[in-house]
Amino acid sequence: MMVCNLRHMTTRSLAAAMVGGLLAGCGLGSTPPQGVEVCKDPASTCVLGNGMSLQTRTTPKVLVPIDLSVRDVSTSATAVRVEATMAGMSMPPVGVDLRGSGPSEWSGQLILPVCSQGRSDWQWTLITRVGSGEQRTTIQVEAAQR
Ligand SMILES: [Cu+2]
Repeated sequence: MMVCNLRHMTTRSLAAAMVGGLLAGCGLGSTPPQGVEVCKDPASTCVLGNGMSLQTRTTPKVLVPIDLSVRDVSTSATAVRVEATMAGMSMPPVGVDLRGSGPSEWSGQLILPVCSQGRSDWQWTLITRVGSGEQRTTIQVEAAQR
């Protein structure tokens, strides 16, 4: 999957690769939109840009309960919720209100349904309520099919 490593390509070779269809294998669905962070291996913790970290107890898989924890959450947070969606697809809403499980740590369990298009590029949005406002952080997390 060398062509997926865009960092080492010049603009010109990148454009040529796109015209030549070389990037097709990268799959548009796996390229997150701007502002979406990618967490490749949540089972070994992803530190997010805002300083919070996300960890799942096991590698995410559809239909299998996913125990997840968000750490280094602001101590002024009064509620933390995780909602899972897929870009460009309307799917049944999936979400869980996390419970405080330690200092600055919130945990809960999420069960992802099977995607009818066979996609695995879920987007998890962490919604942290602080006072009357809320902060949203969207992370792309792959979930293996059965
Ligand atoms: Cu889907």
